[in-house]
Amino acid sequence: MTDLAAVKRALAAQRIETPSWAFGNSGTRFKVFAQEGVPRTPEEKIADAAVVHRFTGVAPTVALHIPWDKVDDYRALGEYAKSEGVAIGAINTNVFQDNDYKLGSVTNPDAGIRRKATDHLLEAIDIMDQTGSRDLKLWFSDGINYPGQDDLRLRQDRLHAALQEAYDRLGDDQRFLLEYKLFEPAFYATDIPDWGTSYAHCVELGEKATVCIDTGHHAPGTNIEFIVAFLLRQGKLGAFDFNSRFYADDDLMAGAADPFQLFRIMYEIVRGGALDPSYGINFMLDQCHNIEAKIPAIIRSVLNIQEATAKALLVDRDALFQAQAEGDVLEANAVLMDAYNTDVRPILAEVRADAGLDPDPVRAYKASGYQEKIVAERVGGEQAGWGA
Ligand code: PSV
Ligand code: MN
Ligand code: MN
Repeated sequence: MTDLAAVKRALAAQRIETPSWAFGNSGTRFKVFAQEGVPRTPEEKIADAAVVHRFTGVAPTVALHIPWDKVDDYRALGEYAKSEGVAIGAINTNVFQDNDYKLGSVTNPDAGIRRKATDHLLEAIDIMDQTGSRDLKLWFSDGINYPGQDDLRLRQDRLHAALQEAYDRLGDDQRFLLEYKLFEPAFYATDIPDWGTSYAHCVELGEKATVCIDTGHHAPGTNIEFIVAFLLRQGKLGAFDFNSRFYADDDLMAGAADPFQLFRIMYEIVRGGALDPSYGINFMLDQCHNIEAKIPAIIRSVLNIQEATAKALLVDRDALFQAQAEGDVLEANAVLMDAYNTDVRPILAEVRADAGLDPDPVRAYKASGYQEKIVAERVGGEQAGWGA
């Protein structure tokens, strides 16, 4: 039997981090459909993130991306975030948008370019000191397009050297979240293509290095919940970048194309006792909203994760373990599916009402007038985008 009060407490305590870049304009390589009212500054992105938190109650931190969110005074930016009711979360590095990085950043054959990329990682840790951030998120676009273009093994050595230097600079309460990605922009070989490579580097570095699972970075058919279970068992799962993929790195709303996969992932989290913020996993979004309004899309993504989590919490684990122990394949599967097939929207509506929130955050946002306000006010200046 599931303890409904405990389920509601767990849902109320859940935390999801939003990405500053999701509030700006973004697009595919073919076209950016600019939207009105989009933030022009890091402060305006933070203000939008605060709105997501105000309507959902579970998104109190926002991740920054350097240099997209570059400011002179990061302490002041942190204070501004606080005044809006949120805090700055993970700092994301960017060693993929400079001409120098054509052949790689930290794995580049040129030592001078490797130095520049490593210095950026160190600079990001300086920023973390000022924002009070715990997490440094590392994603490297490094890789090669052609067989023989560079030495696969030497590139691993260079990667390790850069990571080690940055790792040694981490403060006691700071850590790495090391992403992997199957392909793109490199097509023949990526230097961190999969969770195993990320995991091995993290093990080599030490306990402050953990793996970040971006749900969009796998081959079709990859069993992501297996990766979750494995990394949790090893104590090496540090974060998620949630988004929805159908073909590649689609970066669409979490839980959109495959809510069942999101449920299976969240079941492993619940089963591993890793949902509560005290466990230390940073549940982030990493998305871009190209054709839909950004703030309600981010609110919808948060709700999708909450729904998957609620279903995961409803799994009758005693019944499941018993069926598994008895080798009752059909019953075990039925127990899991019972939870998945439950309509959890009423439970979540109650959790929100208990927290003094509108039970329907998307509707409440639409009725709030905030969208009209930012469209009217945010005129002039340069709209922020993916890369601006
Ligand atoms: C590129 O694939 C990417 O989506 C990575 O997942 C990063 O987390 C994100 O961009 C921001 O740098
Ligand atoms: Mn990511
Ligand atoms: Mn990605």
